[in-house]
Amino acid sequence: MAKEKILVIGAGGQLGSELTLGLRKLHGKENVMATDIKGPEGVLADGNFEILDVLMPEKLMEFLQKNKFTQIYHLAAVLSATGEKNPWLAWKLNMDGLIYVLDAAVEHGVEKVYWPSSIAAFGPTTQKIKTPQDTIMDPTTIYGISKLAGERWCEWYFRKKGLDVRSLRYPGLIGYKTKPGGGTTDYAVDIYFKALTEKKYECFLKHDTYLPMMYMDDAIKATLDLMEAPADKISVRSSYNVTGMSFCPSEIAAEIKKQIPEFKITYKPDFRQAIADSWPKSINDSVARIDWGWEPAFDLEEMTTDILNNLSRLLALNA
Ligand code: AKB
Repeated sequence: MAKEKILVIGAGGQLGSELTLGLRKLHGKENVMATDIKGPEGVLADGNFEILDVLMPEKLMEFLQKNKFTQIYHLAAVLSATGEKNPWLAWKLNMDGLIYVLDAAVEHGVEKVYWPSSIAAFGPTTQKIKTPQDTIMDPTTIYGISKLAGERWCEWYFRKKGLDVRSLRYPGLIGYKTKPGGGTTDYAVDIYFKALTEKKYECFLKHDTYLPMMYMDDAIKATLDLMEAPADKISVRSSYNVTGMSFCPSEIAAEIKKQIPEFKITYKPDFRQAIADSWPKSINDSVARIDWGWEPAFDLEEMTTDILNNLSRLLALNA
């Protein structure tokens, strides 16, 4: 494998911290530079780290000039729920940040760029069950609008500037190593923490709200597989549908109860219910499967067992 030099922007977040670990394992610690606006915290302290604010384009250009990266993973973003409370901030970070990165990548000859889109790019009139790769996209959140616009920018940079930019439309990502912040699917992470620490959880979505989800191990695998795939296998230059599973809050609660019988869930839907109701319930990811062999490894039962085992050990260690 040719030696890569990789920049991760927004490495301190839920996805960034685990993706940085995966990249360090694949490409060697010395070849991965993690950056964020603060830190390094947790796993990021064990490797190269620099402070970098993607909204300072001159600094970004300087950083790329100095370091000669071959790949950029640009993950800094405001998620759906926070975006509805801070729409201007969400638009600025999600949109300007992406364009600065794409521009800097072209300017400095970066070979590949990764940028995450989301199921939030779909909207209320999108086909909700087995949402296809190509379909109506009418997002109603600022986050979703920024993701749809971002997909179009990525495709534009590929067509007009020849930049090898690749993307996945992530469903809700569920991990236990770092908590998410400000998303609508965050309940599916919080529920495991609360099940172990308090044996109860008050859910901000209704019991029967189905959403597409994916275990973090699968998300890291999907991302690295996409980025390692030969360019001629990538037929989608906006963003690929991918999914791991679909479930609703009462189903994840039932799965947790199998291992923690005293666990209780209650429901108090808030503004995030409307966001969830505007998104697909399940995703058709056949194009990713055909193009570069995507296949998830975890279903709800396997994920729950893995998280409860590992998280209880982690919580005991930190107690
Ligand atoms: C969110 O809930 O905002 C994110 C997403 C689905 O992109 N997890």
